[in-house]
Amino acid sequence: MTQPPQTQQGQELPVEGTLAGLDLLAITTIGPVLHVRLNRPTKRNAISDRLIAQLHTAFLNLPPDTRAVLLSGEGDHFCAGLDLSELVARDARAAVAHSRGWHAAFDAIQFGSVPVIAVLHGAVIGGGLELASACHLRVAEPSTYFGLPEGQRGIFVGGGGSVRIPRLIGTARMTDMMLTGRIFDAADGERFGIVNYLASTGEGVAKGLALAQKVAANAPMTSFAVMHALPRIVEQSPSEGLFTESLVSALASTTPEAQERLQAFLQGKAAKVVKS
Ligand code: 1HE
Repeated sequence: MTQPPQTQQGQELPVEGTLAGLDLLAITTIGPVLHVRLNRPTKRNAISDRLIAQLHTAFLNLPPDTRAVLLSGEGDHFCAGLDLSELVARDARAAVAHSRGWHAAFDAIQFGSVPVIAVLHGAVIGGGLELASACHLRVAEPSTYFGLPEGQRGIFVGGGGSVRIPRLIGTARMTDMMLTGRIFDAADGERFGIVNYLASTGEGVAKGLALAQKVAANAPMTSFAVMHALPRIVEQSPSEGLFTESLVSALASTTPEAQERLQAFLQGKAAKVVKS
């Protein structure tokens, strides 16, 4: 194996064990950040049955000391979506099972143990956009473009896109993408809210890593609540949401780590919140 690159923010080391055996992913650690790269560049990181299974395995088997994940793609594109060469004739039962397999893998990302930051460049198409939408934050380089060519291919989203994408960009924009093949770029994505940060060409991973390191420094209970409670509270009625918020708030604020962090601030030992 070639030596992984050194980054400015820390040494990048190969993983061992289960994760090292996943040949369609290239996985390294940088301190508490796990960097997962889609590693099928000759097929533009198209998601085959093996790749979706490996993504699922990776996110179910994060090393215990992982506090954030960076997800990026090797080659010129983040991900060209479903591997169309495997879209053979399936009966309805098998097709439902296939889609449910994607749902399980992407649920393991969205509702896993740590936040996931996607670094996007080039094509973020179909299932690639569904994958990016399951992550918690998205950084996009200028080459990024978003498309949902399912309409042109005669199919429909099946990897959670109809649930997650409208919540990020709105139903009207997703309808346009699917009916007309409309493409949006990185700047559009930032305007619509699906892109949290724009990065210069070649700087996406460094930007994503800097964000992941900030996330990794949070109290794990806070990250967990943001990932698991916030999207559920948003779907609840205001009354139920407020009550759930009170429960989660009480859980978080009574952890020993929260008490330590609050005391540190009161003793002048913690960073102030200042304009950057
Ligand atoms: C693929 C795939 C793929 C590339 N499945 N093999 N997704 C799409 O409809 C997008 C289809 N792909 C493209 O439009 C283009 O490939 C790209 C714009 C992404 C990149 O273009 P380019 O010129 O850099 O590469 P290429 O020459 O088109 O592709 C290189 C190889 O990757 C080639 O294989 P090769 O053996 O001839 O070298 C391509 O066939 C292969 N390749 N994309 C299979 N997607 C859960 S439901 C989700 C539904 C969807 O995701 S629908 C969207 C499907």
